Amino acid sequence: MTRPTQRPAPGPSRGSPGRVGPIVVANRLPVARVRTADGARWERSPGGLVSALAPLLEGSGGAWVGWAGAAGDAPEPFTDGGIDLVPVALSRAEVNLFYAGFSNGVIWPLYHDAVRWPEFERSWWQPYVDVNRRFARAAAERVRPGGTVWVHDYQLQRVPAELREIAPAARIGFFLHIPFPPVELFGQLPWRREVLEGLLGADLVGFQTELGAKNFALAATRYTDAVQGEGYLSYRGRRVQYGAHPISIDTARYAEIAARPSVRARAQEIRRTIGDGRRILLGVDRLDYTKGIDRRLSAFAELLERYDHALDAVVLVQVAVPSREAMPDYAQMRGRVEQQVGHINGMCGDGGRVPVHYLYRNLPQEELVAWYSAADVMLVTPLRDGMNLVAKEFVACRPDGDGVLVLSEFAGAAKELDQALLVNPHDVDGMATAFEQALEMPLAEQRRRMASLRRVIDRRDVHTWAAEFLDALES
Ligand code: GDG
Repeated sequence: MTRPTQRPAPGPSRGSPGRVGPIVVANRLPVARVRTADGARWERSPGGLVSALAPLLEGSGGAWVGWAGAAGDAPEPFTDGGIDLVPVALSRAEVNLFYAGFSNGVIWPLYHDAVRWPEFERSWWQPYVDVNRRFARAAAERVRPGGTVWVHDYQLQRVPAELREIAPAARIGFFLHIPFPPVELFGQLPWRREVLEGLLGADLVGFQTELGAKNFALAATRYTDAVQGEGYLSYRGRRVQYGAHPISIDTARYAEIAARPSVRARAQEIRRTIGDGRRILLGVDRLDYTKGIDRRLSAFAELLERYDHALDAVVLVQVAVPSREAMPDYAQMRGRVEQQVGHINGMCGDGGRVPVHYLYRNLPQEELVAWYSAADVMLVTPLRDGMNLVAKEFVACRPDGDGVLVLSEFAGAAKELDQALLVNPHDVDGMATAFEQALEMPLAEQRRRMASLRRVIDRRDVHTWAAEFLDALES
């Protein structure tokens, strides 16, 4: 086992010149190809993971291995914004079998407590293994002896073991962004042992919550020859650390965007036009069946029934970001949500005003922050969620300390953001009551709760998260 002779200081300074950066392995590269008037260019994708890892990679000798987003041959490795990018090819069939099939048709629903039935389709497994091996090979070609590789998420659970085979001296970390399910559910997976053995190839396996970490250790000791140690697993003569490393956001960046005069002006405009004397409830989610948008709408409909002049009192704005549109479960969920919106507006709207504003699109980041700033109540009510960054982003955009966060107890974020109004997203009446409570909460209580929530994201941002994970991996 190679260990660095000197421990680096935690914090963003880890990206300092001279330090060899990690090889990051993720399903997608941190750039997307966008068309321009005179052809096409690569554009850096927004998002916390990219902003956390970019400073560690830029000019560091590290690299990011991932799919460029189009089926067929992969572009040659290239450098963008100082980061070495290593594209991995996926054929059209693999996009269907590995990505839509095994990753999003089996693992995604199973790991989210099987809120949709996972389809244990046998022909999807081998493509998952093959693609994982390809990612592992691309990482192995880049990593220096004793260097660090950080593998991300549910699409790549076999990569740690495949990589250890060909680069045994590497320090391998794995972070799962989604929940790891209870062993009773995980045990249904026909390939449970192979998936666990894949993860056990890592030196450190990180989860969003303690519960996820515990579930993993229980499954590993039940279905493989891993043996429980104190805070680690012994596996084939190696020590595999595991634990909770809850992800966070780029807190300062959200605060900075929220403070921009243009964003503040836009938030005021939203209050004046869409709010128009009404309190604004806001939901922002990828349109995914795990996010609980349909039940949230039912709870909102229930709330409307409880108010005498509901249409003059409240408005719900639901931003639904298009996601996995080709998959039947997603198309179905979209249909259901849009039917509900139509139903509520048809029943309760009048000629001019409607109770639900529904936006099916990806908003520019400044616009999203303006919505966070304008809302009175933020509704984050997934049926199950690894963390949920929207909850943390909302808090970062409320420097005045007002506003209420209603948060599902089944989101990983609930463990840290325990001063939110916690709800059971399956309980429509209970949620409607929580919405009422949020709307009626005195300002002093809003401020007290928000101050506590803000301490959480001020203490640990996404840079701290990355530094802590890498410290744990390299120590
Ligand atoms: C997975 C896990 C875990 C949303 N709408 C717009 C927009 N967004 C951005 C948000 C946020 C991100 O998308 C969504 O992140 P979440 O964490 O809420 O959810 P997932 O996409 O399911 O992420 C999750 C996460 O990984 C990280 O580990 O927290 O549990 O499921 O950052 O801001 N961004 C823009 N316009 C939008 O309309 N620009």
